[in-house]
Amino acid sequence: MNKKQQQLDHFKSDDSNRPLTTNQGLKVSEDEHSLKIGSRGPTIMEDFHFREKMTHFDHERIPERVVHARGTAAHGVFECYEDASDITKANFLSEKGKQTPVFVRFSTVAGSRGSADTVRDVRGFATKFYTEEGNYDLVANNMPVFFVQDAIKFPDFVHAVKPEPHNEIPQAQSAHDTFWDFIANNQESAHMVMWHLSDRAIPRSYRTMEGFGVNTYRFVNAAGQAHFVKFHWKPKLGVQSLVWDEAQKIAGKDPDFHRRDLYDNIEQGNFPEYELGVQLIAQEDEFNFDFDILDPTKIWPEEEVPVRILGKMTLNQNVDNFFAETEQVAFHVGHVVPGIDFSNDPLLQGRLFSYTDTQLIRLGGPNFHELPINRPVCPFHNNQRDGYGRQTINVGPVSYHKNSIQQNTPGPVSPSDGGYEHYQEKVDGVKVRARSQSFMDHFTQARMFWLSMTDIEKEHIVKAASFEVGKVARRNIRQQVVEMFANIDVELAAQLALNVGVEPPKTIQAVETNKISPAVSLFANPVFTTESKKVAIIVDETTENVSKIVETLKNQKIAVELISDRQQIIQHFEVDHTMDTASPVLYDGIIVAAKFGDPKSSSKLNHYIQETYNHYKPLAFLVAPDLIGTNVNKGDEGVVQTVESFIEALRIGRHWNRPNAIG
Ligand code: HDE
Repeated sequence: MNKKQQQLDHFKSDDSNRPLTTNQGLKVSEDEHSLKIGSRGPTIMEDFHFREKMTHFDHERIPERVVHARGTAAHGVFECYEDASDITKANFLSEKGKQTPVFVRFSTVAGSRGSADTVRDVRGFATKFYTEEGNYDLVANNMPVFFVQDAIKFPDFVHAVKPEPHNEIPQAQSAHDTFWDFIANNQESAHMVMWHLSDRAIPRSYRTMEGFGVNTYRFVNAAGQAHFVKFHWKPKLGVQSLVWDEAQKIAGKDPDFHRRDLYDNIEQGNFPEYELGVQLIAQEDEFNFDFDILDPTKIWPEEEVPVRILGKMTLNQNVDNFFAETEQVAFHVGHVVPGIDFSNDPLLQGRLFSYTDTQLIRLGGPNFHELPINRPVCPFHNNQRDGYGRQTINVGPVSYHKNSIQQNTPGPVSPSDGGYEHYQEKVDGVKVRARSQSFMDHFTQARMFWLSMTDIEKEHIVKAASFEVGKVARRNIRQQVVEMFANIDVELAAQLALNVGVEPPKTIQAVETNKISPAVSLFANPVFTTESKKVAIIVDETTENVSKIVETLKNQKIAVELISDRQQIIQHFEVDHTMDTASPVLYDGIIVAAKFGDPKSSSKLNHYIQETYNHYKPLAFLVAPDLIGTNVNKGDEGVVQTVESFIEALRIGRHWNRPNAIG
């Protein structure tokens, strides 16, 4: 058990087989009836038990996060691959095999706490490393750039993407007027919008997403040498995504799709793994790029600045209590350890204020660091005192520095003994409200992203843009957005104009660049695997060899569920779902091993087949169903007749070459 788990154990309470008491420890003899005058009479004030129970309940809610409200989290461990002391003095990166406990929270950005998981959105990927030198938080997203360049614009951006204030519609969507109005009028968003319209915005699971620190940080080694650094998480399972029609349907069929996937896989021992990588730019190379390395709307193309892998994180334990851990965890980009420092990236500078500030309202005061999930595993001492919910009982008369009563303790520690020292950057300038000219090119990398996409990804972006902008009621906004896209690609803009019913763009020349970065494409870098993919076998009384099929799939680490027309036992297997309680959109592939005699069941089966086909997923027919009323073409890619060929098709994932599919 690691240090964090040992610490958390002290706070855990198992209430089973315990007598019921009040919060004051008084045993309670009756918990279903309030104290009344006569069994039909009024309740009386004297009922302290009722009042305590009801008051606690009335105060159970805290404000949800203003962004990233919807999320889920897990514990794990980070293991360092190699001594990275040439680039950073961070102790948790100093030794091969060194292990550090971590807690990770994944999230969507725009929706409320109860919104669906599979909406089109950026995903948060925040990691707390409980290091021996204090907590280090890497607060990342699954896309490497951001919508705005200066933190002062963040409230405007968030107001625009959130539900519109007059009617609080739409929930967890960017497909509405205020979002696209913001984009058209704040064109620094152009690059991020391309990522937002791409398949990255509809991940298959939290286990199959990259993470990016977005902002430019600094690594400093023991000799005081610094590098600019960008952080990356690379999932071992590769990056996998949904298709849009499927994502929308999952939002209804299982709004907890991503939360459930993470929880179930960790319970089953399929621990998600991600490698931590860094891109490094030496201090002296700061100005050697055709973009400003402090601009958070720019990537450092991996082909130009390679990613150096430093270690691996494994998520291996679910939380015991969602509120205590997932809801109360408080991340902050300013939680750093010696060896990790900041740059002047204007988005990062503003974030350094916002994260603590937001915890004060959300967690009700300045003592949130004492909550079990937020406590460092190393000792912490200072002269801060009091405040709401203070738990530490600091003893003695001294709560100030400097002092003689306590030999000037707790006292500062020199950098050579681990005291944090800010990188001594020389800064010289005029106090201005302005943005550097070097931040003004909003389209070159947006076009680079577009040019780096495969044809299928391009098709998805056009479809996504047509959907999103098509939902914008105001024609002038649709027109403005089309004009903006023309700077990225004229054909893309013209196609969009046609689809959303506005004039073709006036701009006839996009920004000039032929640069590409193949690393940003998902489909150019596929990872072929069957690992922990989820498959449904549709069975009935006539299905042969159920156990053999199940075993063959499980041998390939595939998760299997049996589905039938009703809850029943088929060859000793209890089916997991009926065709009504499950849905084809919840699986990575379907094996059809039943025919069903009655027309209702066969038409449900055809719905399963049709949807799986339309979403380009593997489909095996072990029996020959009647496909009347479907557009399924049995000769198409990924439509197979044996379990073995199904496994191969599943390894590939989506089969895009299906001319009839309409997903
Ligand atoms: Fe955040 N962000 N953010 N953000 N962010 C919050 O902090 C903020 C940005 C990110 O699971 C808030 O505790 C500003 C970029 C994640 O608890 C808040 C700016 C990136 C999470 C806040 C940004 C992120 C947050 C809301 C622009 C990717 C969820 C609740 C200047 C690198 C953490 C909270 C969790 C949460 C402010 C931009 C990632 C309000 C001002 C860029 C993953 O403090």
